[in-house]
Amino acid sequence: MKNHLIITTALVVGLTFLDSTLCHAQSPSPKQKQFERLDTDKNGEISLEEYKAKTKTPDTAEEKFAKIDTDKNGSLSLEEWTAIGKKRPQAAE
Ligand SMILES: [Ca+2]
Ligand SMILES: [Ca+2]
Repeated sequence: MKNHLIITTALVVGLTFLDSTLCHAQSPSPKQKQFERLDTDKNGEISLEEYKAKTKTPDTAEEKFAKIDTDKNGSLSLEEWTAIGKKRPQAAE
């Protein structure tokens, strides 16, 4: 019975440690948070419709979207989205 308690405690401590490690590693960047906000149906990609719905400049949305969509598959992956900031750093929010 005592052994069981030790194992359980070790497991809980282990999981807590693992959880905090994962949280630390994941700490989402502002770009990633922005991506998640834009991806309203949470399918992991931003469609042109999703982009247009949230952009402040709908007039140039399609043009901008096309520039960001580097593989031209009609949707923006997180990779494509975060690449924007790498080319042209934006001011901190
Ligand atoms: Ca989406
Ligand atoms: Ca794409």
